[in-house]
Amino acid sequence: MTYPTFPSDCTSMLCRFLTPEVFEALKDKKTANGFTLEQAINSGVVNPDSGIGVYAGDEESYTLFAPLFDPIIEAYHGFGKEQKHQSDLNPDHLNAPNPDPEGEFILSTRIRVGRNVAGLPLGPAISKSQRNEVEASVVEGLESMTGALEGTYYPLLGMSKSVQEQLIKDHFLFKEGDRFLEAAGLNRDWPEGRGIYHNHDKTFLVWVNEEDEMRIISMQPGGDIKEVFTRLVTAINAIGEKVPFAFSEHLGYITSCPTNLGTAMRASVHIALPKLARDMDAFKAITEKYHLQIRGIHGEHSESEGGVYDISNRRRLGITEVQAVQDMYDGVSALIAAEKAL
Ligand code: ADP
Ligand code: ILO
Repeated sequence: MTYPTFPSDCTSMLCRFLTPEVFEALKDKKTANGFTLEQAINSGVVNPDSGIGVYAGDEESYTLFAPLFDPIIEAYHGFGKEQKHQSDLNPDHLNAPNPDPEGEFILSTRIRVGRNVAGLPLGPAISKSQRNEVEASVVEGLESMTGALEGTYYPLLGMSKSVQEQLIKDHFLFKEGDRFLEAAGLNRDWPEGRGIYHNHDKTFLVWVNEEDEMRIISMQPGGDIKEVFTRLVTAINAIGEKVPFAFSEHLGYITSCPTNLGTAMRASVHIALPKLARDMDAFKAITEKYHLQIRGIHGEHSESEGGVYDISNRRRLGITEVQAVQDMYDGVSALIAAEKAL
């Protein structure tokens, strides 16, 4: 393998941190699962417009390829090599009364965490049979859920295109054919081993074997962030009793993309800010101040429609889950105040 060429306008973290020296030091290394540097960087090489451009194949990737991953983790999360991650999933510690009780701005709230099974490779390095085992054990755990979390698992294999498309359109299901995941090796053997579990109200959902082996999701219309967080915590605890999660003291919950390490949490609202959207500099000044990320209405790498944005916490590692949700809450409250003032 030779040093990859990047276009001159490439701004991804891969372009920034994969120096020829780092490349030389890492190019022949392989984790115990056989995951290589070439695999770790392929998504960012094939997609030079990536924001980040790297994926881990297993927990060991983060130490074996540390000269590449550490600076990316530091730049994205502001988290140093010596730090330890702290978890706090206690909803009583969250101060988040509904920031939009009249329902003027917030359409819906969603909080998700990524989780992977301890001791197995992550999606980019998992084998077909291991992926199918993950599906079987996660589904077995989910099928024992009771009360408000009780629901049904719908495998992607055999799902009709119209049902799949409707679930995607309604923001419940992951999309198909993502080019970043494709180049990371995350779409191998598609659609086998993938699927979605949801409760009857579609307020608790689990994506199986997408970018992470599990994406545990709580969502509902409106801005009751605390209710969404409380349901999520109940679900995480219930699933964690059945399936052991990959976790390290340094990096928290282990995920395939370094941006998701730590809490692996993205807390978001879909929010209508049509006036503020006319002045993107003012909009971005607020989102930067509160460490927020702006996404389009159909998730990452999509556009806004009709002044509605997906606003979420950007940091996930080195802060607790409560702080991640608090970042989102504080920033969204500031955005609503700015919209009202216009
Ligand atoms: P992830 O959140 O898992 O990183 P995406 O950005 O691709 O991934 O979002 C997944 C789906 O969740 C998309 O359909 C997106 O529109 C939807 N979504 C995200 N936040 C919300 C929200 N607050 N309300 C409703 N749907 C949401
Ligand atoms: N690999 C893509 C996405 C990075 C962050 N988002 C995640 C984890 N889905 C990129 O580098 O732009």
